Amino acid sequence: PQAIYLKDYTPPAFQIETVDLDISIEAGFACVTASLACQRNPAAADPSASLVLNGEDLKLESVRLDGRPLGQGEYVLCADQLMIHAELPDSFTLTTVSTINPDGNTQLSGLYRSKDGYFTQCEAEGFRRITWFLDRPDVMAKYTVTIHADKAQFPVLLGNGNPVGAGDEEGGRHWAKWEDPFRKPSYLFAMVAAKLDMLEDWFVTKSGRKVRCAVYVEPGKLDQCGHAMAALKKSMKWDEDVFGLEMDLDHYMIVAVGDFNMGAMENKGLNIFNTKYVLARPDTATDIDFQNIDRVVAHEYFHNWTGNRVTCRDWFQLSLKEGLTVFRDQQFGMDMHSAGVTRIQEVRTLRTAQFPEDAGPMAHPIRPASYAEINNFYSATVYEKGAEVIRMIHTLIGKDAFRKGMDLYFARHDGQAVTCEDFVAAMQDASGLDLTQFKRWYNQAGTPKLLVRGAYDAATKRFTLDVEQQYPATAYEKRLEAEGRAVARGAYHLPLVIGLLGADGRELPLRLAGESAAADTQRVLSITEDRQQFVFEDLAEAPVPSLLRGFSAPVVLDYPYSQADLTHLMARDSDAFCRWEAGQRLATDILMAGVAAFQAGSGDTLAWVPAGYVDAMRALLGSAFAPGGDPALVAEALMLPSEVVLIEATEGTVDPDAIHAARLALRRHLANELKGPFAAAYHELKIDAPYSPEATQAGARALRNACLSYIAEVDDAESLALLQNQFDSANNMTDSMAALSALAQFASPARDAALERFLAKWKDEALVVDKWLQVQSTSRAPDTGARVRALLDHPAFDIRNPNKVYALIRAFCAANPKHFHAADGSGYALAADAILQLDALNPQVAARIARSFDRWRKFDTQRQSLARMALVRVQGHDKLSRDVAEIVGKALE
Ligand code: B3K
Ligand code: ZN
Repeated sequence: PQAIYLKDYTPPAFQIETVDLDISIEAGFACVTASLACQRNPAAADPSASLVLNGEDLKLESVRLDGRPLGQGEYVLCADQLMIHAELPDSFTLTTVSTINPDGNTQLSGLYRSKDGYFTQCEAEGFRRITWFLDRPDVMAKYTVTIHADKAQFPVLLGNGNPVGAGDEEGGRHWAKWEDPFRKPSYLFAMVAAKLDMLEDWFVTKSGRKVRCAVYVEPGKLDQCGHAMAALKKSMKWDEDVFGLEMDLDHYMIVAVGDFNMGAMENKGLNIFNTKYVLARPDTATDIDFQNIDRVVAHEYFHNWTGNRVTCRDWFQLSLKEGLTVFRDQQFGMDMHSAGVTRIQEVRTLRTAQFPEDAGPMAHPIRPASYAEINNFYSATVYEKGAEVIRMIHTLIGKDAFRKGMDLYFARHDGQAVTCEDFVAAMQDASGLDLTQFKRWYNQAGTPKLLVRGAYDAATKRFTLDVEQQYPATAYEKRLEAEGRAVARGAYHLPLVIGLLGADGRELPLRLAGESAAADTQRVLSITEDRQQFVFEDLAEAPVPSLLRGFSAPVVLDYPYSQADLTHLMARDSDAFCRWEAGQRLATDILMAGVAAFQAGSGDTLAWVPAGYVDAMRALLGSAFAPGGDPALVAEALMLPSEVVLIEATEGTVDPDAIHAARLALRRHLANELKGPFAAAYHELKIDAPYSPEATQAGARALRNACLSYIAEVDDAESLALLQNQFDSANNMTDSMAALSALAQFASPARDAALERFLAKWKDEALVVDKWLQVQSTSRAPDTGARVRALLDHPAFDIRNPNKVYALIRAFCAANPKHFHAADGSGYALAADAILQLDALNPQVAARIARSFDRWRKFDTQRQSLARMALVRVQGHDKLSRDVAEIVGKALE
């Protein structure tokens, strides 16, 4: 597929001041009339360029220029474009009438049909599937929309902004008109015509304005939207308190829809959400679901300023709004929930999704220089690494300067479509810190490696820290090189937050050579060079360095810690992330030795598990019950690094079977050795209070269920009885799923019975059925591959519904390496079949599944040849979408 380049950006030839839409939903089609008040753009490169509008899957009925119908020859339709050849004055109104087919729109981009009515998704380029337009974010207009539809079938008609009129029409139809007072890019347009129930509430802003908040859901589900509403109001308050940002509209609506490609969409005043991030009741949603709802609701709300009021000039700048908004929702999460646990979960996501991306064929900087299909770049890099980049600015300049930078950014750019440079310039100007070198994070791909070495000299009482950064070229740089567009790479500017621990666990004062007094026990070291040295003075003992506190930069840290150092940090570090990290690091070292042992045939002896590991884990579990203990954090620390993380940590060829075997053997070992403590903790942590998803209760549940999952590994009658009992008696979905997922790891009659009962109970709750699918697709049980294939034909599965595809197929490919990378290639074949079937229906979803092959070159030659066959089979298909073609093309490069 043809790539487009950031360097080719030019301003639009025309600006569109106002858009007046009339959308009539008829049986089997919709008729769209659009009147665009256009003006020649004085900033355009070519002052006589003709008007070229985007359109996709539209049937053009007529075109008028200032009311005059244009005839043949005055416009040309070609390859998704409408070109106006007629002479154009400097300002004019162009009116098009088109028909579209929302019922046949299986891509779920543009206007489409879902169970309860019609919904839209316009980001990134869906508006052109509704009407002819300059469908790019730097064209910002004021919109009005009038919607007509059958009143009985679609009683709710919604648009962006304020309702300005409504009424009945003949034939049992009705209409409603909405007007959005804010200029916006087309990707933020939304409308809904559906049968929905509504929950209403009010928020009074800091300046005293009353905002009507409404959550619209499928009829009968009002009892599942309270949490989302509460999250919305908390978000509104938080953005006022922390960033001084106030809601600017009188109506803020959230509409939940079951068929949705992504999580949610921040359309101005009319967010459209995947039901997964709205609907929750204690018996249908887990603690994690409740937490995710908080975060996604906050994220979309925060976009109102970072994304909507100030938007992106072009799609290369996507991280301008996404990285910043993820950073904002992370900060919100840290304030609302446990800060340490929240940060740990983010790092886990980054390592599971972004590090592999940065090391694979789709590697790209947070601002890529080119793309074929923009939908492929709503990536872990643009979102999660983008947030890490913002976090580094926050750490380098400090919280107060960051807030000043945000204020300056809004003062300069409110109402504009801008670039990442504009954001960094505001931060630089507000803080006085030169961020020129820092901007390399926007242009260079790959996860840098930080090699740190420490040396203590007892004679001089000095501790010397040598820091080296390495940033080898990725697939992205190699491609640029091959195209003759290589960019110079250089050292990153990053904050390395550190502390030093004494033998008793005390934090030692940090005085750098040349300083007069010790500043603190924690410092931000500014790393800017390939190699740097830091000398700390006055240390009476050899310290254990606590490095990269709070995960201060998105890097891989290499420090030659001994197992004793790691056990010390794990027990004593004051930084929650570093405590957790020490445990993960220790487990990774042990598991890598286990992998080697399994490959050598001696894995089962467990000789690779060092003496002391079980005691460290016993102490960890015990710490949850000590004064000041944090069960949620302990639950995180008890979890061994996932197989996906271990695959990424492997240097050289990956052996997924040995990784699986080693990890499972270590889990079983811990389960047997700590049987008593796990059982005691399990009983101790029983919660009698009524269910609440708040942090303390959820933390206790997380630890209790972590214990349960270890107890299950013992696999005897007693543990089975415990699982069975929890499954039967659970009064909330968290506990129910914990038991079901433990049961689902074993091919047994108990599993089959539990799965059957679960489905029978929940078959009418789509989101719970998704859990039922996912618990099977992620199981390690030997029959999983065959079961997933069989489930593709189960009535509970529907390939047209993205949530179902993600639960059954993507979870299998992305979170079940043992089965996806089955040595016989059956996992690869399953994925390829699914990609081809999906591509004809929904290319965005198909492309996401295609990403499962990203790391195929890390495996042995046998697996590589099977993966290549699957990829070649997909690539050879004749009508491949641009989405999938880009992914598969890059994978095979
Ligand atoms: N901005 C949307 C993502 C739209 C994706 C289009 N393929 C959700 C979000 O980041 O808030
Ligand atoms: Zn976003």
